Amino acid sequence: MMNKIYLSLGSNIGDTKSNLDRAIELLREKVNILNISSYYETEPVGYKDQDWFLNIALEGETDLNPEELLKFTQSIENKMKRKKTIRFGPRIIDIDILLYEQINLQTEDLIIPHPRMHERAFVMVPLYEIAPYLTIGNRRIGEIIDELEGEQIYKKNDLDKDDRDGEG
Ligand code: PH2
Ligand code: MG
Ligand code: MG
Repeated sequence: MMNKIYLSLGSNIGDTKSNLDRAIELLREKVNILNISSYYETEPVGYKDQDWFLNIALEGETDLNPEELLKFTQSIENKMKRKKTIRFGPRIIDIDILLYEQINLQTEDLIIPHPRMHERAFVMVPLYEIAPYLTIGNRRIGEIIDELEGEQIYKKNDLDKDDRDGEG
C-alpha cells in the first residue's frame, strides 16, 4: 500500500540546484514522486548569517513507514556528505518530512506533521504550489500563508524550471 507524503528540500552550499536534483534522483529509489514545486530562492530563517537557500516541496508516495522514511532521507543526506554544523545553519542538503498521510506522530527523532512547517514561508509557499487543497491541523494552507511574517521568497524564473524538467 502506497502512502502519500510531502517533503521539503533545501540547500545553501555549493551548486544548490544540482544538490536538490541529486536528492530528487536518490529519493526515487524508494519514493514515487508525483509532483515537484518550482524552485524558490529564500532568505535564511533561524540563523541569518549564511547564504540564501534554494527550497522546493514535493509530493510522493512510498511503501516505507515513517521511521523507515526518516532513515532513508537521512541516508541520502549522508550520501551527499552533509556535515553536522550548527542548528539551522548551512547545509548541502536537508530533506524534511512534512506530512505522512493523516498521521500524527511524535517520537524521539521524528515529529509529523513537521512542527515548524506552518511558520515558514520557505516550506509553505512551495507546498501551496503543489497542494493548495491541503489542510494542516484544521487550517487551510492558503490561510496559514496569509498570516506569515513576510520572509523573502522568490520563485526562480520559468526558464530555470524548463531546464530542470528537460522541456526547454
Ligand atoms: N532550513 C533550516 C533553517 N533555515 N532557511 C531557509 N530559507 N530555508 C531552509 O531550508 C532552512 C532555513 C533548517 O533546516
Ligand atoms: Mg530543515
Ligand atoms: Mg532536517
